Amino acid sequence: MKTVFTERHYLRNSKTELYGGTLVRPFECPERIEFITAELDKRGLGDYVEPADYGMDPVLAIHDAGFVDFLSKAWQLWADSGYKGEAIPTVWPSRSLSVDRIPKQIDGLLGYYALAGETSISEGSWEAALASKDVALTAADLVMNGDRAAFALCRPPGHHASTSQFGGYCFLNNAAIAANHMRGKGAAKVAILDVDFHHGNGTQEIFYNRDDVLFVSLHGDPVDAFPHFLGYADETGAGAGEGFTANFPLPVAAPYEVWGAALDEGLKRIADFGADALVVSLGVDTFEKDPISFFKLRSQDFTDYGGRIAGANLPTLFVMEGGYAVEEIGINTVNVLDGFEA
Ligand code: SP5
Ligand code: ZN
Repeated sequence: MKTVFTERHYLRNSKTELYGGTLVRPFECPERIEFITAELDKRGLGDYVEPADYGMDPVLAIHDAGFVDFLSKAWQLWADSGYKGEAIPTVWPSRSLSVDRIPKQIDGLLGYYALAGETSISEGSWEAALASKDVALTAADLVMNGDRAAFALCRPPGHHASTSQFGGYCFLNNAAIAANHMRGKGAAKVAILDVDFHHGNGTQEIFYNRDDVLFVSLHGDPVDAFPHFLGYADETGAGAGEGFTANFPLPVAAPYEVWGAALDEGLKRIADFGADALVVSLGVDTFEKDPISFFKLRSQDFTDYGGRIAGANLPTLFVMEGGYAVEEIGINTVNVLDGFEA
């Protein structure tokens, strides 16, 4: 399968992540992509395509216009305010404050549009996020134009970005933008299978009221894992979307046997739904050595589950999400694609 890729991901290169009370170099770093392309090249799978420019319409079909405007100018507002470091939110419209007021000043705006504090905004972050959505859209069109599958090597990732909030290393929801684009291009029903270790809260929120996009997610139980406040099994959709969200929260130290059983249940949901196309939010932070996650998948398990996903027998778009065991991220990611194609 083809891989859509651009070097513009390097524009996202922030220096800080608020982690454990200190500022560390972000887990979501440019080398992640270098290890993946190196592994694609090593296995002779490096059939690369540059993304096309899809403009803002597919973004504004998913995200709030005020949020998009904020992201486009956040770094400039921050730099103009005289701060020396990167932009990190410090106050939120939380339970005891008003959630309806939109402030003017950058600290207030950051809190309003952020859902977490670990994702520093730095110069170039917005331009990289724009390139990343174009990677997803270009790969989506490869699939809609007849390729069995395509790999969108997105960076920054997207599944935590909601209609109007960024965080969890995500700014624009690449998988959601692509899935919605595929709906417009003739796929009547699109299923999203989110196998990243973390719950895809943004994707869930975006499609929560819709019955044309099924969202299925396997993830660390939010009682123990980020994003902590969404991803419970009793979240099943609302209104017309009731029954079109399926969450599989899994416990600390879940081995592949447990994870794979949940995958099979999720794939059954997708088959019952009658999807015309599949979008896989592909995070490989389920790996046993991932530094911020707690599942126990081994490298060979990624090959196995790639094969199980192929069994859905659907045109499939893989969209890169998380994975922070950088030395093994290439092996694990390409194992999924290899297992799919085998
Ligand atoms: C796309 C994606 O995978 N985003 C993940 C964002 C996670 N950010 C919060 C990290 C906090 C990690 N806490 C782990 C505790 C380990 N002792
Ligand atoms: Zn993740």
